[in-house]
Amino acid sequence: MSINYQDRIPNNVDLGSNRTLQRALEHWQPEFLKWWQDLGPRDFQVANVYLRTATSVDAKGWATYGFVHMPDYRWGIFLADRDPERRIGFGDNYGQEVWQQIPGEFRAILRRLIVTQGDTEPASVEQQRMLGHTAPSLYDLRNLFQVNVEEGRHLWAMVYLLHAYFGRDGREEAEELLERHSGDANKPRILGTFNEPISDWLSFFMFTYFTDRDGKFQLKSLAESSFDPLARTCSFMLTEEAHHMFVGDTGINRVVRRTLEVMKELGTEDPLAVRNAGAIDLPTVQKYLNFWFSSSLDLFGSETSSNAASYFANGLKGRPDEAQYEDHIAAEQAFTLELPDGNGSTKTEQIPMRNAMNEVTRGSYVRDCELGLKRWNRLIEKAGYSFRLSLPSTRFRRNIGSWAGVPTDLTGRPILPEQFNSTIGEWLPSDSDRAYIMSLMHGVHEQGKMAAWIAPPDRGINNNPVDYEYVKMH
Ligand code: BYC
Repeated sequence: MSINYQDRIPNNVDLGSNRTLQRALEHWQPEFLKWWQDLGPRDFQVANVYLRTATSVDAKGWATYGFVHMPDYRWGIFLADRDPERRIGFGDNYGQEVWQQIPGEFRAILRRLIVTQGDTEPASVEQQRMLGHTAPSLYDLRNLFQVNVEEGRHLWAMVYLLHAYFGRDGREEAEELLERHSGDANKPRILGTFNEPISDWLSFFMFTYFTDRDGKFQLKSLAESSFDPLARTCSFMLTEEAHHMFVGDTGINRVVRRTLEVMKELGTEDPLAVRNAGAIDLPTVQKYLNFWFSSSLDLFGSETSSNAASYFANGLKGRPDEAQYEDHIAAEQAFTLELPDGNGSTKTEQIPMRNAMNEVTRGSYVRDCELGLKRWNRLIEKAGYSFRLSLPSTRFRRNIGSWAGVPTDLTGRPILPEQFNSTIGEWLPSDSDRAYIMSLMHGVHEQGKMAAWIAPPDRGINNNPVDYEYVKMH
């Protein structure tokens, strides 16, 4: 069904035919707009921003570009088209018809998954709300706002499901999604990473590279769900998510490129000299990478999870790209884990495959993360330097799962807590690293200008030049 932009809430779900649902969502809409004004991008609500808006949900030409004041963005409800032939693709009910309504026994558990997914979307907008002031260019400022409005739309996607399929419970959950806030001591966001502040653009690029990529893998898992409306909404969200990861990937690429230019100009790799020249030395890039990668790994949950086993058995949440696996039942297989033995060493344990689904997804995620590192390292290699960026071990600095609180070095080797505490400043951004990065953060809001710590992008948005006026301040 095509997108209806005439309604107060744009949609392709024929919202007008369900007056009760339409009224409930129209009641939530002003609360969302108030939240956007209060906790969305700070001080840029009057800016005119070159944004894309969804016009259809198919792969071709779904976006139209134009100047929009963010509070006027047409947030709405868009689901990928229904495939009448679609069957359950995994678990105990493999091959049966997918559900258009939720079986009673799965209401609570599906609500929890949808709320957890929904909670991350406004959380990220809150985390990024101050970044407009320090954007390195109008191009970057526009990308930040594009990401922000789309995270707002992803919240709408989950709120639609809550309102449409969960009755009063769902409506209450939808309200609470606007009441919890990132970093709030009393009402924090549900998942750890979404309470971390994002105060600088290096963190923003790391977040969009590593944390949005968790979004990609979680959405892919939910796009396999037997609950068809959830699968369809996540499929469409994935098309938007791709741009967010592009922002992170190219952002880090541009930081590295600029650093290499400065290293070349100076004829030295010395981090202090690089800093004195106003660029970000590669060891500091590595520390920020260590921080956001390890934090994002926690978002996959524990290595051994009875929750994950039951999601899989019941067909609620699959593996990303489930079709690539041969056995969609996964009831007989085992998975081998290496776990801490409690005595500073490791032990091997075999667990049922279904209980290891979080770890399976985490493994796919890590492989996907490596692709960007290969590209960035190729730049460094081509410039003739031996430094290489690398992903730390998945055991490093974990707060969730078997390795939570177990001190290890970057390679995942268990070490003594004293050793960990005395070395952590070499592995993660120290106060002085953070102060240095913050010292670079000055907004560059003039057309055609770029901050000195980052290279310009290869191309602009939608065939416009890089120095296009992507954001008009009034
Ligand atoms: N922080 O069996 P376990 C995105 C809890 S990002 C705090 O190990 P399970 C985006 C867990 O809830 C994608 N708590 O985990 C990106 C459980 O609590 P209870 C978001 C955590 O359930 C950028 C307990 O620990 N989508 O879209 O198998 C910008 C033990 O649970 C954490 C989703 O997450 C944590 N990191 O898996 C914008 C998809 N990890 O039950 C957006 C929906 C675990 O003991 N969520 N816990 O009270 C899920 O599928 C699952 O909830 C999780 C956890 C994968 C997160």
